[in-house]
Amino acid sequence: MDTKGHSFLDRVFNILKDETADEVPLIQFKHPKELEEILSNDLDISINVDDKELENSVRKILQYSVKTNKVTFRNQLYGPMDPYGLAGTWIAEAFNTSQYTFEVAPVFTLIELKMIEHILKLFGIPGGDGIFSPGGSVSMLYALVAARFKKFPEVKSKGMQKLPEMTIFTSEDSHYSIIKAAHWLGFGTESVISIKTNSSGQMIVNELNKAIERQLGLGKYPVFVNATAGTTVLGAIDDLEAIASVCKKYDIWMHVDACWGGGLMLSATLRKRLQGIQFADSISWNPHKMIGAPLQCSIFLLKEKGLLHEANAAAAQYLFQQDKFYDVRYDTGDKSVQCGRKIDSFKLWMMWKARGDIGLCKVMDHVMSISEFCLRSIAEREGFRLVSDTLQCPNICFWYIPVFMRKREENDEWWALIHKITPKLKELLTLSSRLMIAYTPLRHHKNFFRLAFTFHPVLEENHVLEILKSIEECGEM
Ligand code: ABU
Repeated sequence: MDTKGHSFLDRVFNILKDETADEVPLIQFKHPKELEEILSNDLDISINVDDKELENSVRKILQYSVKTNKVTFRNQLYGPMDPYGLAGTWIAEAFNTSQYTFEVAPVFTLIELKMIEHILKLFGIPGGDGIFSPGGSVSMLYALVAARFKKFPEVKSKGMQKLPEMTIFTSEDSHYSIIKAAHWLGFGTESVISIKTNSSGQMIVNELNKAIERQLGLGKYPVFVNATAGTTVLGAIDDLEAIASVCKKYDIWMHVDACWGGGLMLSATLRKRLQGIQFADSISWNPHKMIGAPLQCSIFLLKEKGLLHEANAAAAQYLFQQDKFYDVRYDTGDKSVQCGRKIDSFKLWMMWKARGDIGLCKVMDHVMSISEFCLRSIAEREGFRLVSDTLQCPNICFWYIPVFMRKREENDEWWALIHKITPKLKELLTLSSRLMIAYTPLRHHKNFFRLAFTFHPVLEENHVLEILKSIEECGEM
């Protein structure tokens, strides 16, 4: 028996503990060529090594990797994992299960069904259907496939040639996955009509109405409205009730991209921000964002039961035989666009089972209370300026204005300098390992920072103040 590798597994826990310990820096940033040089022997797979040398290589690889468990990792819309989720991931990986049929994933199939049932109720669409997908972008593909199939079931066999020219509506601040999906599914990127947002980043519903009328006037077929609950940058939540009325009036599929903001549904007080989500035909939510489920953990939900299977099934006989010895309705894999599919539901089940609805509500409330503290602190702090002072999701967007610029006239030149200073400041923060933070321009706004908060086991207000102090100190270097 080849047992090579088994004893290496015993070392892994210690490696991970050491390489993510408190004293380990957030990042030791090296530019790509420099990094390639430092790790050249380690990365070269033509050099085979024994377990000790492999451990050394792994440690070196982790040394130069970003420690997403730090409170100062604020670069993206995810952070450290819920430890129960991590336990779920370890078990899931160790079992190496693929979720297509009941026979190879009996309990995990039931777990996915239970999770979907619970989450459908939470989002106000009990009795619907759903699937765990590899991320929000794939969920967007699912949503468009379902909407198109619902209107034109013949698309599955005949394709798009004989169908009317369809149009898709989304806000200008929405996630770019809709552009990719429109391309992949043959709608074409020009079929995506971008609707203007207000200063808080919410879709202007009156503009949506006008755009639909315009497209109808041009003889186009409006098929899909993508409302966003938690835009990537500002964290804006569209007026879901108003958008639902428009969709109803014109009989258009309403999708809610709640990949980011869906976590708010866990909180008894925060969920009203997504009022109207219960009218959606489909919803996507990524628990791997705000609540710290391990990447990837993403869910696609639909109001209509059975549609997901009808729209996606290919009935492969070698896998989904109908004459099996058990109830084949539990072979849920043909609802999916993938064949092999990881048991992502298990990670979330672990978290939910351990924390319960009440525990997850507390997680969400804490994330928002830290964000509110951060917003207040930024509003009061000299040299910081908010892009928007409405906090819908835990995103805080702001500029840092160095002392030498504070008394100058804020003309185009001034803003052009802020546009350059923001990325430079990010560079300094990263190179000094003090903070990883996102920055972006948005519409007419010049480059600004986005701080986003997610589940963190130790994140408290003092960490927020440390983060702001780091920005100040690097900003005055
Ligand atoms: N949907 C991924 C978002 C990435 C980010 O803005 O951090």
